[in-house]
Amino acid sequence: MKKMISGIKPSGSPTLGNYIGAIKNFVHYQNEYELYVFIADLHAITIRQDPLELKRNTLDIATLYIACGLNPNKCTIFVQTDVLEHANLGFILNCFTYMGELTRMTQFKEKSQNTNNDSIGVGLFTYPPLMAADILLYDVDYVPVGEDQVQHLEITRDIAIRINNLYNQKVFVIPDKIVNKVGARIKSLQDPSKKMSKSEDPSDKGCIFLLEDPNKAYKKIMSAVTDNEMLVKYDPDNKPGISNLIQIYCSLKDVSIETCEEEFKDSNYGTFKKAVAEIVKTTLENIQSRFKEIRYTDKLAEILNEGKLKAQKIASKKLLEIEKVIGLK
Ligand code: ATP
Ligand code: LTN
Repeated sequence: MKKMISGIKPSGSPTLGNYIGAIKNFVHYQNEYELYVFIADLHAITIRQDPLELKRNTLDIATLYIACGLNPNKCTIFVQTDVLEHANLGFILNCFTYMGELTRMTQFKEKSQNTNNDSIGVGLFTYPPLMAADILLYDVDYVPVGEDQVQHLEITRDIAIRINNLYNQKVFVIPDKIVNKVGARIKSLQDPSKKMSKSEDPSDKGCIFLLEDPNKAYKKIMSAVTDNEMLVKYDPDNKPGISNLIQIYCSLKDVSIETCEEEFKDSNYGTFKKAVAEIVKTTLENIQSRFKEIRYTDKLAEILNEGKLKAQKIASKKLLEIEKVIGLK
């Protein structure tokens, strides 16, 4: 079986974007790949976090993985800081990553844009080599990511190839990205030029949170911005709001864009929005009912502990291998 890894950072309450762009796909992948999924808590602290919220979001995401259908018997679920090798390899990779490369990262540019240099943590700058460490420790073949993370995967490959060439041996497996076409970038419901994000506008009407009241989510869809054309047609450049709702609908219903356009070809936006709102509401209700069964039980701690042990075993072996190659051991 080919190997695969991905993670979500607990930098806010998880969103419908995280579900459609990430978690939902992981559920499929667990049957086809040896899958590792983790909660990237170190990546979360590259932006200042409230300690209680960070802890809560970490466990919420772990629970959501399971509530959304990940089966701990089929895949390995763990918390990044439970496996110290991530930070360790992260530092090593910092030494093989160039300032110029990191300066070009669009996520760094976006997240540091409105902050002055004296208050941007260096961790935000060195975010990509830590992400590379997450990936390269497990010799994975594939990394499923949203569009926003493609550049980070490319730098991961560059770093791995660089080290393999420098030491003239196959230290690292070079991973490939998998970007799903539908739902790769769900947009804000209020400003469809921006991505739906858990950390950018935490209280925003543009963002649907997986753990929010499903009726509130329903209303957010009903008040999503659209256009004046009254035509349910996928055209992200000219009809970003409607195209975003189509993406949400198609992903949650598991239908193609063509099927959706056909289904609503004679409908007005009110009817279409209701259909989207309904499926969003039902999806949240289902996830939340399973979430409640797991979140405050010993079972969750057990699953995370098992995941930690499995991940540690692989990561420590790989780290030792690299340390030997570069002369640290
Ligand atoms: P932030 O909003 O704090 O930058 P994020 O949600 O983008 O966080 P992660 O939590 O690490 O970042 O993302 C986990 C996964 O969810 C990634 O694969 C990411 O690409 C995907 N994802 C996040 N937001 C969206 C979105 N709006 N549409 C599609 N996929 C998304
Ligand atoms: N940077 C990613 C989260 C992340 C990740 C990873 C994804 C951290 N490490 C390793 C895939 C593989 C994000 O913001 N979505």
